[in-house]
Amino acid sequence: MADFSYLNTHRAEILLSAANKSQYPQDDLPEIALAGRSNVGKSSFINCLLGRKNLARTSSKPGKTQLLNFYNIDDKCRFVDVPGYGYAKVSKKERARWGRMIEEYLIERDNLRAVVSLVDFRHDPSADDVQMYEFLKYCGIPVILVATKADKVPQGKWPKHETAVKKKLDFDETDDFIIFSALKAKGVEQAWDAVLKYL
Ligand SMILES: Nc1nc2c(ncn2[C@@H]2O[C@H](COP(=O)(O)OP(=O)(O)OP(=O)(O)O)[C@@H](O)[C@H]2O)c(=O)[nH]1
Ligand SMILES: [Mg+2]
Repeated sequence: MADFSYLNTHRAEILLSAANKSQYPQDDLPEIALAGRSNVGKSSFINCLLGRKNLARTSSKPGKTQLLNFYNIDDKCRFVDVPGYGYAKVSKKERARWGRMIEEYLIERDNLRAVVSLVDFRHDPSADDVQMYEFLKYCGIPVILVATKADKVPQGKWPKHETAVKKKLDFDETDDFIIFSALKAKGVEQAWDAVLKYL
C-alpha cells in the first residue's frame, strides 16, 4: 500500500491515452476519473491540482479530448481524464463509440476509486449532467461533485447556486460538494482532501 501522506504531486506526467481496456495500464494503482461536459474544465482541474500550466491539454474549443488520458502521479496513483460529453457537433456514431468507451471504463475498471464529476457552477446542471450523476450513483461509484468556474459567480450568490445544483442532481449529501475555480485556484485543498480520502 502506497503512503499517500508523501504524495509528490509535482512528479506527474501523461502516461498513455487509451480507447479501450486492452490499452489501460496493467497494474493495481488507484485511479480517480474526471467526468463532465465538454469544456466544463476537467483538464484545467487536473492542471490546477498538480500545479501545472498545461500538463493536461486545455482548449477553448470543446471536444478536444477524445481518448481516456491516464496521468501518473508520483508512481502511486493516477488521474484519468475522460472525454467530455454534451458536445453538439458530434455524429451519432461518435457519440455511441464515446458511450461504450466510458461505460467500459466506469463499469469494468477495478482500479477506479472515485469519479470527480464536474458541473458548471453558473448554470443548472444539464440533462447530460443529471444522467451522468445518476449513472455513477447507480453503479455505486463514489462521487466528488466539483462545481467549477466559481470565479464567474459573485460570492453572494454561491448558496443559491449550490442549492440549485444539488436540487437538480438530487444530490446525495454523503458525496463531497466542492466549489472550485481553476482560474483562482480556489477549492484545491478541499479537492485534494476529497481525492486522498479515496486513495
Ligand atoms: N473562468 C474560468 N475558466 C475556466 C475554469 N476552468 C476552465 N476554464 C476555461 O474553460 C475552457 C475549457 O477548459 P478545459 O479544462 O479545456 O475543459 P475540458 O472539460 O477539459 O474540455 P474537453 O477536454 O473539451 O472535454 C478553457 O478555456 C479554460 O481556460 C475556471 O475555473 N474558471
Ligand atoms: Mg479536456
